[in-house]
Amino acid sequence: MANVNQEDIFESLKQDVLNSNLDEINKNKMLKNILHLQSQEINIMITGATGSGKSSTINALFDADVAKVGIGVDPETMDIQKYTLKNLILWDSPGLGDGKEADTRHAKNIINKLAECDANGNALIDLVLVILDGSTRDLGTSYELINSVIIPNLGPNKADRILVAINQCDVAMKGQHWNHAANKPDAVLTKFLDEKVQSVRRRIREGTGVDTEPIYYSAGYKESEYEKQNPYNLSKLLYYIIQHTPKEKRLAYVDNISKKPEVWRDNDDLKDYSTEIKKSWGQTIRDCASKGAEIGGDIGGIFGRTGRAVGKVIGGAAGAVYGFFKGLFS
Ligand SMILES: Nc1nc2c(ncn2[C@@H]2O[C@H](COP(=O)(O)OP(=O)(O)OP(=O)(O)O)[C@@H](O)[C@H]2O)c(=O)[nH]1
Ligand SMILES: [Mg+2]
Repeated sequence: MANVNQEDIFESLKQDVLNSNLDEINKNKMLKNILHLQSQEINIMITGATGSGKSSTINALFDADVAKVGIGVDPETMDIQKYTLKNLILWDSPGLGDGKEADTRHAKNIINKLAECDANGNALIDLVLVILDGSTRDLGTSYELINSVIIPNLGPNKADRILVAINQCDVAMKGQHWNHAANKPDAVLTKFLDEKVQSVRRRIREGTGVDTEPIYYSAGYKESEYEKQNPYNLSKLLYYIIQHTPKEKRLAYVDNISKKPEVWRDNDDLKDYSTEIKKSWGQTIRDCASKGAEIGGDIGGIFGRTGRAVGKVIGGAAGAVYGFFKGLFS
């Protein structure tokens, strides 16, 4: 699972600082800031009904076959599972819909997890990613989960700490109107999905007063070498996850996300997500790594090597563009 060849973003940042022509004082300030960034852990709870695609989503985003993908109707995940990927920690948590007794247990587990604090006394869970099954009309148990279990237990800044993502958008109209060749929805399905997003948003707002920004995507699937489909809007999902992550913690994803370019390729055209993702990492490096150090504005020059590595991480075309890193900080 762990990829030994992968670039470690923090080691790379440190090397860049050591190789720069800054004086010792400023080098030390920068190294201290990088150590601080490196110590940041991010904890994400991923929840949703059985079969909504929690495991598939985890595996697609992080290219780690950590989570078992279900084949039958029985829930694969009976209780909260913890996956540790360096300083990114995922809590794969069953949602509701498995019967009264199981639901009570699941709700209790989620509430307890949301009440946990980290060593600094802050809430342990930075973000709850709720996955809805876009292929079903009946989202009743998902609203129950969001409106009655998660949101009331989220503490302050609720909208920042929940991301609602509608999966399986490819089969939202029973597989019709999905353009398999282009791996994207046609105009009819796009309209249907946009309406679904609005109705989910409305139901949550009516139930809780919290205004969320749901998105739709497909985690894709792989039955065999011949029967597989790449994800759709996975870059968009990652972009939204990063936007919902405190700035200091955003680098925790860099070394962990999938290195397969094809999983990030197909997205809607509303934004250039891979560029936006790289920009937000660049922002974290710019705003956090050089805090208190006098570097004469030359951050692009200092972190040139890391910039190229980060550019390659997401595998998109922009990663290959030479000199891209300077743009990262503009
Ligand atoms: N067509 C399609 N199928 C999907 C998608 N995402 C997941 N699936 C399929 O849905 C089924 C359930 O997916 P899982 O990832 O196991 O769902 P889960 O939420 O982890 O389920 P439990 O662990 O049992 O609660 C599997 O057969 C997946 O291949 C998608 O985007 N599109
Ligand atoms: Mg699962």
